[in-house]
Amino acid sequence: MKSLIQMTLAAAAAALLVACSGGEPNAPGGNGNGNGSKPIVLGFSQIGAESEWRTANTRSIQEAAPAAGITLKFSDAQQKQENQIKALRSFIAQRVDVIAFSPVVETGWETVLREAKTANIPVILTDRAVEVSDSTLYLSLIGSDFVEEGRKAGRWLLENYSTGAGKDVKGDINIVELQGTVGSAPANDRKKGFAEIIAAEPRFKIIRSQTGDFTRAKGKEVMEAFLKAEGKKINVLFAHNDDMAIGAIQAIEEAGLKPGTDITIVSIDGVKGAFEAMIAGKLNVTVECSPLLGPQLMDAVKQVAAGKEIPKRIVTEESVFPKETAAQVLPTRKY
Ligand code: GYE
Repeated sequence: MKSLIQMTLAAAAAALLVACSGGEPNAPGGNGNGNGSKPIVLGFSQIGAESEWRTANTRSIQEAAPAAGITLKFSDAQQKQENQIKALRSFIAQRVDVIAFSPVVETGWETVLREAKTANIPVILTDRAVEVSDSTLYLSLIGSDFVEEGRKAGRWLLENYSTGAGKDVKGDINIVELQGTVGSAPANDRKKGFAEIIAAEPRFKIIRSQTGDFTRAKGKEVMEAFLKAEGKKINVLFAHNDDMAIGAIQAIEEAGLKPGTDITIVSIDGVKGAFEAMIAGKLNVTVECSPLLGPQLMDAVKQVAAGKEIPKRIVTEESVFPKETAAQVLPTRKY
């Protein structure tokens, strides 16, 4: 095993030298699988740059590729599925060795994935899932369990609200929800997991739920609308990501209320901005969702290029960080 890794590394290093000295990294048959020829070429289509999470995810992929001796063709779709489909078609036309992408929404991929399959180019999904009738259209999905993240957010709320900020609240506990991008796997799944848990306690009620598109600006805007409509009735905000929670915190402060105290805020991702907000007492908890998928993706790409099988699902390990832990944990955070 060790010697295989050494051989692969040596081959990759040699191939990189060829590429740097003006060789032909794209020549057919070059897949860096240990036969000493060309580096593996990976085409990666990223969603965009909507959040701190996404920026960290992009960095992880862009750093892991050269570290693994893989030539990366990176394309940014600026939140548009049509741009992602164009990028995938261009990777197919260039005959890259492997395609990977983080699908902005779940549906609408069948045709282009079939094109990749016909061209014999393996596809790996990172971060978000797709809904397709034929599961052989992709080899693997590397990323988090978003339903479980939603459940963790719900569990934290049920276990902590009534003994903490909500100890004097009588009657219903009114929740507003900021959803992620409409039709995306994390928005669908986080909503589902959270709803499943709070259903056990009828006092916890979602009174408004709208998309904030995973961005700070939209999170702020939608929270302003929630506050206008519901005002002090709002007890809890559940945001599908930290960026929207951070945008909403501004809206809450501008409305003269105290985020983290008047309104308990639960969010997901665990980016540095969330830890800073928790240290300032403005955010109550963040459920971790790791964007550092680069190294796992590159390992999988190498396996695939070498003709080996990889698991259909590779799940990222994650924790929950309440604000009491923030100051201690922040210095160790990598994103
Ligand atoms: O939570 C959010 C980002 O797909 C897990 O996308 C990802 C989500 C993440 O914009 O911040």
